[in-house]
Amino acid sequence: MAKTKHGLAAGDAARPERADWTIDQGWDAYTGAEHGVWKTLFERQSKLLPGRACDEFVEGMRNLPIGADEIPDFRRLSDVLMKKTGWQVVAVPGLVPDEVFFEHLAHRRFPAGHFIRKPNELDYLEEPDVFHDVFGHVPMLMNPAIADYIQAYGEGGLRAQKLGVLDKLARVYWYTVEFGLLKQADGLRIYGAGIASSFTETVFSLDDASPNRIGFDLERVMRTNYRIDDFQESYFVIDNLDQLLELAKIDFAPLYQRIAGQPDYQPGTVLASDAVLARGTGRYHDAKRAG
Ligand code: HBI
Ligand code: FE
Repeated sequence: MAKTKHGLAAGDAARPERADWTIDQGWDAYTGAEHGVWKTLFERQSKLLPGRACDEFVEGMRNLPIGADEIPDFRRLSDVLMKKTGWQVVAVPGLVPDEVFFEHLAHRRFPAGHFIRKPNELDYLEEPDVFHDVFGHVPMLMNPAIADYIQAYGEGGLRAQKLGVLDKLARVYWYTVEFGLLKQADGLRIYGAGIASSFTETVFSLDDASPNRIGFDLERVMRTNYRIDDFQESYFVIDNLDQLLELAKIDFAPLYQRIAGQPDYQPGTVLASDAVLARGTGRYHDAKRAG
């Protein structure tokens, strides 16, 4: 089974009962301790995000039954999401095979991990848990542009798999839905779930001098490798979420052809052709490499 972006083979999980790998969330089975971990993460992030999360994220969160005291019930999230953008949240045991993941997205079903991380792993996660998926991703699914874009990504993923270029498309998802930044009149803001759900990367992505911040360019991003084990070395910035909607309308096949056989760019590379908003010092990752 192909390794997914989190470096795990989705097949590591026990064989699923259902072909689409969904399970019941089992909301009543969550323990007080699990709700407590959610509360810690929720309160930490909620203090940090004002002025850092984009307006659409804040607006989405405000209109969803997501609070501090309990892990949200996916049935209640789906009721609200369905009315707003036709999406629903379905529970899965963890990472699912790529084609299962894309099939769900293509039908506006967001697969969310039903488990929550342990108290001693607040800042490092092997697999997307309910905090990453629900706190990080779900508020953006209330935004029509993102809702359409992620469905298009699901449809595109099924096509990309058949073309054998999934790794190229996965980079577009990674540098937008997971780690994207956008420009607001009052400054750069977060819309990527991987950042919005991370206490440390929320600060690093916006405030640290180390990473590059580069204007998003589809072909350039398709050729750019990413980090799964640490903060990103570069963040790509869009002007607004409608820019993603434009991407959803493009036929990627000619692009895949054009970049086929061309070398990948390393995560920290800055190209002469890049629209550089901030050229990073690279100090954080250099220090890590120095060990
Ligand atoms: N499964 N549950 C889950 N969540 C993900 O984000 C996920 C996945 N399977 C595959 C995957 N992501 C990525 O490898 C694809 O986006 C390429
Ligand atoms: Fe994610």
